[in-house]
Amino acid sequence: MYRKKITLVGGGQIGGILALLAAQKELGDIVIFDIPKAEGMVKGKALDLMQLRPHDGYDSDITGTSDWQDVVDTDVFIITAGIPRKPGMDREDLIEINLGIMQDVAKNIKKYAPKAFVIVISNPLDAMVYAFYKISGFSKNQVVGMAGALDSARFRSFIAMETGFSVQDVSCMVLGGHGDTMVPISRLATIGGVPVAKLITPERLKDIENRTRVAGGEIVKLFGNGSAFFAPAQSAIEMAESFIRDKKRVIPCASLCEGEFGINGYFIGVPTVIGSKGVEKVLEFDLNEDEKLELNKTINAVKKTVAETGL
Ligand code: A3D
Repeated sequence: MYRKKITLVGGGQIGGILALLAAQKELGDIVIFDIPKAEGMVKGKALDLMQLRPHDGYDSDITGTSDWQDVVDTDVFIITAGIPRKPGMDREDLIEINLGIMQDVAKNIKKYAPKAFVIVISNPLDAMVYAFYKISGFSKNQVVGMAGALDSARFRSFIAMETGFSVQDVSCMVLGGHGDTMVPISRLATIGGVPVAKLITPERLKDIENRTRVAGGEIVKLFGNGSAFFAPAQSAIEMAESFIRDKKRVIPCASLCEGEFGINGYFIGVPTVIGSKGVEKVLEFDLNEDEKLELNKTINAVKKTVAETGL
């Protein structure tokens, strides 16, 4: 049977966990790509994961490489190439280095696998996914950024931790850019269908929203070197799985907006349907006045970072 090919561009912290999760879900065969300096590291990770197969029982093949030829025929790329934050840094501080890396990556993906679906994780996310789109010339349904899936998972976790109820039954979304201006939509958050506003006081809900906005920074500070990788990896795997298995899941993702929510020409976190055609649809709904104001703030922040790419 034909197996999908998943290439992870960047085999660092997130890349390693992506490989493990993709293999455990048997999403396909996996290539971990990194720069020549890190070739031994990704070959070693691949071998280690191959040796985990007898325990987990998955049949995915996992290889490591720094040769772009090996990515030919890739169905899905997940890009984490770039540097992560250190304490005290904003995601925007990464732009100079990561933009240079994205230029290299986008040109090679365009050359070696021009039909692939591409999920970008590198930060600053909203600008990096925009840069990939511009440099590659890919269609808008081929390119998406992972951020809302993670930010919403964080929001869900904090709500579950606050109430003590199962995180499985918490449903909520975070829209906007992947920065401190992101917009948790508490008004529509529910636990088992019950509005969260009935279960958490407005003050505590505000605290949870604020913690969600800076949740990435909280972990960066604790680590002292590097940023979160377990939840970011799983968030991207859910997007990749929805594409590979044509699940048509509705996930907040940084998708190219062309009029939706009044946004034009930018990748911003919005509810997105992902299926075998990639980004299949952005689902719009009415925001209230406060949410509109907050979304405007986040759009302006994204525009500012995108302008810095000069693209
Ligand atoms: P890290 O462990 O440093 O891995 C990055 C890898 O990229 C390293 O192995 C590098 O060698 C590799 N790399 C560098 N240049 C290239 C290149 N040209 N081609 C291929 N590989 C290259 O970082 P990480 O895995 O912790 O984080 C990766 C990125 O994800 C960073 O930019 C983080 O800021 C970002 N991130 C985003 C989120 C979102 O929610 C959007 C969350 C967490 C981290």
